[in-house]
Amino acid sequence: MKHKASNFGFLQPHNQELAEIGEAAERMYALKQPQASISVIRTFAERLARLVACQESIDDESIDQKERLDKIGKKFKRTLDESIIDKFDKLRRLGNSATHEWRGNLRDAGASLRDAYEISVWYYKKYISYNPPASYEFELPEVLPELDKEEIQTQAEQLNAAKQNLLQLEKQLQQAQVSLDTNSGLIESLQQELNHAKLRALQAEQQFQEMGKRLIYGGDTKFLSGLMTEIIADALIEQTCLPPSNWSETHEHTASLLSIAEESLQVISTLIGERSQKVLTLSSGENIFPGLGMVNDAVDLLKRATDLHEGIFNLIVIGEFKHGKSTLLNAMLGGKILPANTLPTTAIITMLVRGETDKVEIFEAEPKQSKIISIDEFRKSYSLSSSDQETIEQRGFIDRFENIEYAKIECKHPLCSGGVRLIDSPGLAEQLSRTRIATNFFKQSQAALFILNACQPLGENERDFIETYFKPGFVDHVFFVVNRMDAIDDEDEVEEVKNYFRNYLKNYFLDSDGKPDLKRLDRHLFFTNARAALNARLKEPVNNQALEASGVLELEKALERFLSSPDKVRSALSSTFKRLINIVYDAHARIEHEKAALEQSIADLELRRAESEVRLQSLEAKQEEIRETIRVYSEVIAAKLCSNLAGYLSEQKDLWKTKAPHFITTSLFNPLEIATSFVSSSKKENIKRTLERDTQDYLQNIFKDWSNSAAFVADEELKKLSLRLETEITEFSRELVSVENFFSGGVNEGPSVIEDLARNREEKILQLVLCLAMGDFSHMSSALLGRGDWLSFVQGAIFQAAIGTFVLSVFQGGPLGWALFIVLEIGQFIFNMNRHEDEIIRSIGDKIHQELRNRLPQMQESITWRTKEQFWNLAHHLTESLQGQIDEVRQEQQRIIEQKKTENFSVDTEKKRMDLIGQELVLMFNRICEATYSKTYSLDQIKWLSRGEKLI
Ligand SMILES: Nc1nc2c(ncn2[C@@H]2O[C@H](COP(=O)(O)OP(=O)(O)OP(=O)(O)O)[C@@H](O)[C@H]2O)c(=O)[nH]1
Ligand SMILES: [Mg+2]
Repeated sequence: MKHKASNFGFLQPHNQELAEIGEAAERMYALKQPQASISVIRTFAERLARLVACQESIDDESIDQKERLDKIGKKFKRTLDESIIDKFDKLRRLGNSATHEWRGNLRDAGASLRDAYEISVWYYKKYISYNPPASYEFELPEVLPELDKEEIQTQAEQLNAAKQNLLQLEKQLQQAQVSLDTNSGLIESLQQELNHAKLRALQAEQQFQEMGKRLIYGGDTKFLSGLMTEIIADALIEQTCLPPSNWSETHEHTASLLSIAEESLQVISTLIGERSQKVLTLSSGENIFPGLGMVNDAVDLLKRATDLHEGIFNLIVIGEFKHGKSTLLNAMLGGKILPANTLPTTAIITMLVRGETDKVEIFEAEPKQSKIISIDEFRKSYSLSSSDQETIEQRGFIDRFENIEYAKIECKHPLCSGGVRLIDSPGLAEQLSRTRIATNFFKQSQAALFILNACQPLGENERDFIETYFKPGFVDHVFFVVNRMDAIDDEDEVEEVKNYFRNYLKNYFLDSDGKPDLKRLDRHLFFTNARAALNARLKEPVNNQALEASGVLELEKALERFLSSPDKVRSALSSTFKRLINIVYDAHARIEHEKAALEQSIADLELRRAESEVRLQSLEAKQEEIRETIRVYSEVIAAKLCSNLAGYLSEQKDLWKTKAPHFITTSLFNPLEIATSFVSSSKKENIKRTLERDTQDYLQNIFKDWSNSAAFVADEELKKLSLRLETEITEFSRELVSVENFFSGGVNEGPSVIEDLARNREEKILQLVLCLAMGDFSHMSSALLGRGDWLSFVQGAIFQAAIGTFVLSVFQGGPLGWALFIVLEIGQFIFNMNRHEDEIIRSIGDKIHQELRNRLPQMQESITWRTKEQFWNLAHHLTESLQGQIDEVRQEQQRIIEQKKTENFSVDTEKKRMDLIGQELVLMFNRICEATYSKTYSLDQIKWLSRGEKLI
């Protein structure tokens, strides 16, 4: 379905920001979000008033909209049509009550849109051109009908099918191009079909995105994000999967494979890195000076080589509360190292690493720091206490561990040798932010134990997790463990339970024909009794019979096999491999460029450089646009967060009655207590303190809930922003590659080569930005980040902006000064009117919510500021990376010219050096492939791989 053009489109050429804000307001109207729409129109009117004030040289940043409008009114006196000032004022008033009180219906929103439109026409005629574009006539946006889930599903399926078809056709076309150069007819007809398929896929995608936008407003984000993740996962798998091969399963093989990979990565890093005067002897025996100047890539590869050397390998144990995750790890380690209990226990991510001390290191998030504590202290202070559990039950979350990232415990167990880190995680079904932490760790893990419970069929959370993160046919790194098998005593029932889990999971373990492979499933599905295993190991001597019967031994064997087999290395290597393919491809393109450039005369090169410089400068100017895009979105997002908070708080007022009993200590309202509080200052102090604490708890709870959902509020804008940035980066990369190509005289004729190079560059930029922004785990993440992480990063930024203590900090400084006032008022009630407890609670609620309303503008200001800060950081990282890329091209051109001007410089020698580097690169690349996948590839095949093709 197509959107009607925006009423505010005519502003686009003159003020893109205004046009976009206007369009955003229309969109919210169409999606039946009147308050959000009115609130955005308020921003629109404020912007416009400022523009008018600037035009009239009466602007003053320190004044508010009302004062500004007064000034404008005075300035124009009788000359200004009064209705214009009235309209401005009406939008201000309506906007305020929509933003602060969540008031306003669809009719108000429609009228506001019309007013906003009229004042912008007035502005246009007065300051831009008296002849407005012919096509404008205000038209109220159409309100969109509700969506049908089935329709969305069908649409998603169609999109997937269209994408599959597209991939298939692209592949056929490439094959045809390679093998049938002469048969241009076939290529042409395939090309036509491909174009049609592209169109269909594009249409399907547009429709799907359209639905996605509406769906998000409908509040069903989980469903959509599930679908989106699936699509992204598809794309990723398409890019990274490699043909299966015959692994030899020996430990020596693994060790030699690792050392080959590490050595080859080091050589490749030297070959492509800084140009050096230190001789390198190649496999052929020849000596050269290595270096292509791809410094960043070289550093990246070297870091990956170090990671491989250290063999860092995360094995995470994940699953719902109380399924026995910690007990299973303890059973495997043979001691009660990790806290485990009958109630939810594990509070933070706990990483077990090989080491000699028995100290625990706790890593905190903000400020980033760590502290060492004893294991006893860890058990005592870093697991869920009974009062934490109570809090979770009552309120659904706790925030005691909010600032803790994870704990690291050293242990001597052989399972942790060879760089393996065992990671225990808190139960998945807890609050969103903790699940997010477990999920992030999961994403950075190379293998996982997913713990299920024999006594419970798969729950919704478990299914969601499995369906989102595991892809049928690609779960060789996952071990499913059905624990608590001892709770099922009937033998028939045991079989039933086993079959139930087998049936569900078999679709994830497939053979080469895509059919369920039961043998493979059995190698990855275990039925255990972790508690019995732990007890058996704690006995002296160990009770081997019980251990055997617990099923844990079998699981351990499978894990050991996995961890000492090339599977482990393959898991660790696969992302490096993908990066390597791109680097080898880029290096070859660079060699070709440089060789071609060397052929040119200095005069020609100088000329081309001058022209390149113009293009590079316009790319530099583009960065400003990118920054501006991010700024505009940050404002729309901040406005959305602010108006959502206003709405949320007014909802809370209505919910107070049901929530209050969970928070307010009602025993306080015993008339005797209150009465004595008037004579006893300690009593009074006590009531005041209790009330303050209760109210604080309540506030924490509601703000926590809100911040958990805040990232979703702006989901649509985030998706749009991500898409827009990706497009900008794609265009940027394309132009940069084309400048390089132009400088060297156009060696890379085919558009597909330019596309590939541009895509590699684009990926590099994304990785750089993400790594910079992600901090701590970047050394591991650098190997694991994918395109899908881009969106989650931006979401993370929003989350950061919405959480933290910032909202609560508004209440700091004697957290609730009005509590005393409430105490007094309660006293009045009791003495004068003998009021009922319910009414006291209502009165407290009124006070709290009144106070919240008063402080809302302050909170909104704080949110706006934080959001903008987050996005400023994003803009900064992004433009910094882009500038780095531009500078690199500039320096390279400079270097080639300088080099040619050097005395004794021989073009032939340099070309030979380049060729030798190129050959050695393919050789080194193939050493890794040979060892890992028992295969070697030609340069052409490497190009194919780089495009994400599977080689058949
Ligand atoms: N009967 C039986 N009880 C078990 C088994 N495994 C663990 N338990 C018990 O289940 C309870 C919870 O175990 P934990 O290991 O703390 O569970 P968890 O999954 O780590 O729980 P959280 O950390 O809270 O997410 C403890 O009392 C264990 O003794 C088992 O196989 N059979
Ligand atoms: Mg636990």
